[in-house]
Amino acid sequence: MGILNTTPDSFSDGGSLYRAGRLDLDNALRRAAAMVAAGAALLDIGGESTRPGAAPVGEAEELDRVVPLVERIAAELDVIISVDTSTPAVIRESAACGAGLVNDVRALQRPGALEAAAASGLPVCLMHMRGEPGNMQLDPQYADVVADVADFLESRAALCAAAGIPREKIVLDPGFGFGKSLQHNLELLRELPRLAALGLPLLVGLSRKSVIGKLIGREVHERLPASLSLAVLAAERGASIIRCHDVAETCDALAMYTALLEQEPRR
Ligand code: PT1
Repeated sequence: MGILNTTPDSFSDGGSLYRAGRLDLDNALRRAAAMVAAGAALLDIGGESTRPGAAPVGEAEELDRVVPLVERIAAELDVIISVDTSTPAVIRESAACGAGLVNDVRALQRPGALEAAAASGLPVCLMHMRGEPGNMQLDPQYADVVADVADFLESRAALCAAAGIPREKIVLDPGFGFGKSLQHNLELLRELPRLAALGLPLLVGLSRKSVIGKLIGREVHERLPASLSLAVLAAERGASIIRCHDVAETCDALAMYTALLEQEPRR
């Protein structure tokens, strides 16, 4: 899953798709096409930055950032479009324009979001977050982070199923960097097989995140090698979808892992 940032305040490439304060659709489409050519099966489009400390965005602004781009990519590229949103109107309008996945860092907890997602008929990715982006990194605490995240995701999946989203259409995500200390993030990655055991596909997003900066002191633009390492480790521990900025490099890294898997003797 390639990340296409349509926010002027993205943590990794802050507003690189903006020209004179407006999203440049032609430029965004070129970036999208390059990620598809590099091997992305999905593109994730979000109009709200959810990095730590990010400010909320209004519905009209979010619609304006996301929907025209979804429409354009759906018309011109052969790729599954994921919309990174918690907003019912964005879910509805993106689905009407050709989106193929609802990726919600709030696991469809906003009023009306679960109903909008169910009505869309689309698959959903439910992510765990503690708090809101504005406050989530203020002293996060858990009794048992893996158990807490697993319980939350399982209960959200059950609610989705009850609302008419079948389990076959649900993906889970532990939410790396969302209300977690360095130790919490590491424990979630080490114990990822316990989340995979819930029986639903896992999506993992660690690309360029501050976990890497905290561990090895790299700035955002120096985090590619560590991001590739984390992508392979996540795949090895059961992740099915890797959310990343550097699609070509990540596909190469994952191809080495899948080649090794296919080489294993069958018994
Ligand atoms: C993610 C994710 C996402 N991450 C899903 N959607 C972001 N499903 C946006 C940092 O610590 O992992 N899964 N949508 C980006 N959010 C962050 C969080 C960016 C933390 C950076 C950090 O640096």
